[in-house]
Amino acid sequence: MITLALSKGRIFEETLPLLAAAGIEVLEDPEKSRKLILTTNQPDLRVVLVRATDVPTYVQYGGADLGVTGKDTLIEHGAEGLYQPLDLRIAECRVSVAVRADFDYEQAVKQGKRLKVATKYTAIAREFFASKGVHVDMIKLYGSMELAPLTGLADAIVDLVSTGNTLKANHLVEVERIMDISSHLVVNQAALKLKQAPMRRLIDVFARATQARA
Ligand code: PRT
Ligand code: MG
Repeated sequence: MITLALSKGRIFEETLPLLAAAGIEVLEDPEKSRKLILTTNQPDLRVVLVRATDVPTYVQYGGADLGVTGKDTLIEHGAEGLYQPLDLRIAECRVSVAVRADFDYEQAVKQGKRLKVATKYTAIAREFFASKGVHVDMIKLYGSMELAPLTGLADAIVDLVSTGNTLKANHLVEVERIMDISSHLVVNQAALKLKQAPMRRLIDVFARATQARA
């Protein structure tokens, strides 16, 4: 049995077509059932649904043989011991710095001001501002980052942006793009050795589907 870890939402939805291209179908809809273990039309493949940030952990410790996870999650939470054979180029977005439209970010940076930065991505943000030589007070948040500049909690946020609609709706502007993000296949190395043939087959399914979309 091969276990594939996915997270509900965009990663699940964007992974389905890659599997479907090889005739692999997940037989249950996570939006309609509360099940966390989903069967597929392949007797030796099942899908487990975990929190997006837990995918690397599941794969690392063998709770799943492989998984799909954002590069943001891999960078922020570390990817120790994980084999990352493929950039699937799904769930694409970017990590950016955003501020209130009336906050002069350029000026603040030029004047060497200390910036209050709220984010879930403290490692990425810390590294980015250090490389610019900007001193920051980092405020760790777990969600609704957009609220921080609006309430005076922070001067800036570091968050994922795709369409930009969320920023716009909250009167925030993107002032720097830190990095581009997409989701990657991550593989447990022991599973790859122990279940070589079926694991290679599944990795190949992802490789072909990704190439076909290029
Ligand atoms: O939501 P939950 O707290 O359960 O976990 P999660 O946010 O980590 O999971 P999920 O499913 O929301 O995101 C999983 C992965 O999808 C992320 O790790 C990214 O690699 C990728 N991804 C791609 C995104 C987005 N695009 C994205 N737009 N993840 C989140 N967003 C959010 C963003 O944080 C912001 O709130 O969408 C909002 C901005 O979107 P736009 O289109 O308005 O710019
Ligand atoms: Mg989310």
